Amino acid sequence: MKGRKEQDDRLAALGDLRQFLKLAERRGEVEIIRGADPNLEIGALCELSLEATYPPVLLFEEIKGADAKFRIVVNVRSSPILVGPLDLAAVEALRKSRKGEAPRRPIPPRQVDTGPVMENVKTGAEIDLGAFPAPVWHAGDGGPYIGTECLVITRDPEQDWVNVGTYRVQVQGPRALTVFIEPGKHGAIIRQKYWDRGEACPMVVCVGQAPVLGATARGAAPAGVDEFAVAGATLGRAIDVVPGPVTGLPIPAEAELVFEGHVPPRAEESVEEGPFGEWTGYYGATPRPEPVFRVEAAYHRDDAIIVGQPPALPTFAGRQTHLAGAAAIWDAIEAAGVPGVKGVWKMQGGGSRFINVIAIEQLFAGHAKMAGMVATACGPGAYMGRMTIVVDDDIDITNSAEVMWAMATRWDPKTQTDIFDGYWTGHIDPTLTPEKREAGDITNSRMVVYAVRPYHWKERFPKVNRVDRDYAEEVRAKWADKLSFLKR
Ligand SMILES: Cc1cc2nc3c(=O)[nH]c(=O)nc-3n(C[C@H](O)[C@H](O)[C@H](O)COP(=O)(O)O)c2cc1C
Ligand SMILES: [Mn+2]
Repeated sequence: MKGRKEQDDRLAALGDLRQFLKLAERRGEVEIIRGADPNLEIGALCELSLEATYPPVLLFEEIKGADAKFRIVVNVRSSPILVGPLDLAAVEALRKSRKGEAPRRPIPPRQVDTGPVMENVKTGAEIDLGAFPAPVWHAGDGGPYIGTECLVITRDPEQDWVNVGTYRVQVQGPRALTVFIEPGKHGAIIRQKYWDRGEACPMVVCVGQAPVLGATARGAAPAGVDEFAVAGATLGRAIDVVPGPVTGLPIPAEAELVFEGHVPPRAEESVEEGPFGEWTGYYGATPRPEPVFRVEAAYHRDDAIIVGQPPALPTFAGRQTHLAGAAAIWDAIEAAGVPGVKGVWKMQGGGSRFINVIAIEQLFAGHAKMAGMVATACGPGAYMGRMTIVVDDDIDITNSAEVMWAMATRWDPKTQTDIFDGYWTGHIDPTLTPEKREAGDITNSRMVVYAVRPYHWKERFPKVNRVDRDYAEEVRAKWADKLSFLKR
């Protein structure tokens, strides 16, 4: 019964930021911080919190210089309420949960007339974006960013579907924001369709929302799939949305703080965006002109809580490996017909994108190459990759040292490597040369490392020098009472 209650509490928290905070507080996982300065101090506290694998939820109250009714919360998405153990079983569980069985089918959002988000409505000249606390998260940032873990909502004007993506949002003036969308992301493709018709792109930006929405908006749902419906499937119920008075776009009824308006074509109006400290650990996207999101209406709850998640070096423990990203690649390579896949992992240090590790049970000559190429180019793997490492299935791919050992001992660089050019990357890729940036050639090269025993002589490959694992457990069991180093 306890399991059932826990499950219900978890779903309630996923679906509602206020419930999430209550549950996290009951579990002792919230730190309340009063009086912090949004200029750098909040960002520094966030970075310090990342020293823990499961960083505490930080709730900033009475933010210096801001109206005390507004708060900022960070580390929602890395909370143990959302993420369990960071292991391969969790990746498999995510894959199963997305297999599309009856209760998991996408559940489209439900339209309602109004909701708490409409407690305060401001339009036109009444809007002052400076009234909301927006941190300058890192010392080199070009200004305050109000949207980090946010929802950017657009509707495809041709195919009539709604997209929800997380793209960073900088405050540029009392009624002006910039939304930085990398080329190829759904939001960028949709926006371009309006511009091609000579129209401004209708847009909604939500900067405080249920944890499930933040988690889904950064996920790899394919084009044509409404992320609200994917989030609905996770919750097992429809997300309530209010049609935006300006654009008709769906606004989560329970949202905390929302901006609505239009983005005129890039050529009509642009301002400098960035720089912004990114998840790669660099300021990669040098400041460049970005289109302006003209805010025509702002909606917020009486005591709105902004959800933030400033990027930080991917080497911090709290920058957890991207389980959902690994699950999406595993699904994609199996769907493409790659057999014998035993695991997919994102190597820490490479953040959520750069280094993919694939474990296979080699079934035929050429199999490792098939797995490596598909993983490198498939939908969820293509953007901003650097390296795909294919290993045999006796390697624990969640352990970086084992992956390095496989490379050190089974990989002949000259004969077991492929290098390709011209892959999809983003402006934030630190290796993009100034010349490529100027030419708009936002691509990079990829390496596929086959750190496997070569198939055609794998039976003659030197045997591994390690105690058989079953025998090791037998010996442990026999001696555990007498030898303290054997205790677990
Ligand atoms: C906290 C956070 C911030 C992000 N910021 C950006 C960003 O500024 N620009 C961008 O293109 N992608 C950003 N992403 C990645 C996108 O959210 C991700 O690629 C997502 O799949 C995009 O949605 P789409 O597939 O519907 O385009 C961010 C992700 C997270 C988790
Ligand atoms: Mn999408």
